[in-house]
Amino acid sequence: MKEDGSALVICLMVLLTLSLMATAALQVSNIDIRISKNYKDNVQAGYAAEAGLEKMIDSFKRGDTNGDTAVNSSDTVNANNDLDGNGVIDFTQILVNGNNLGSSAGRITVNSGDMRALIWVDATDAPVSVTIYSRGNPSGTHSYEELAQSIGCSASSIINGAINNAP
Ligand SMILES: [Ca+2]
Ligand SMILES: [Ca+2]
Repeated sequence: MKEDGSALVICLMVLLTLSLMATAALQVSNIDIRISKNYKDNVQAGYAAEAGLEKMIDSFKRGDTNGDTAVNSSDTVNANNDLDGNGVIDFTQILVNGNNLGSSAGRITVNSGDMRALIWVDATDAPVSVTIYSRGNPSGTHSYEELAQSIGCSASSIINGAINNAP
């Protein structure tokens, strides 16, 4: 009778130990999953920032639809030069607040699937150079990566002409 009792106690202790070990293992794998998700979000944010940067440069180059090297109201708004679809050619939209980076008016949000890039331009040094910023951010996450690229306007006659002739 006495031995039966101690067998039960031992059995319960073994069970308790096993469930503690299982709980610890679950916690470790939860942490692993979160680390992997953060890494994945950061990598995707980096790609979104890169894609945004390239799309913006392309949009600038395609802003001039009538080939007069200026981007203004005489050009046609289309999907290539109006990435955020607000009816304003991105180049002129950004110049509105090119020297005011804190303002949202000159910023452009490019959505592509569940990826998003927020783009703005520091045109303080125009027409010598402009710096394009692109912040990639997968939707539903707090992860973001930011890239910046300076473009010497003398290296691109289209951008140079656009800045000099923008309204
Ligand atoms: Ca033009
Ligand atoms: Ca636009």
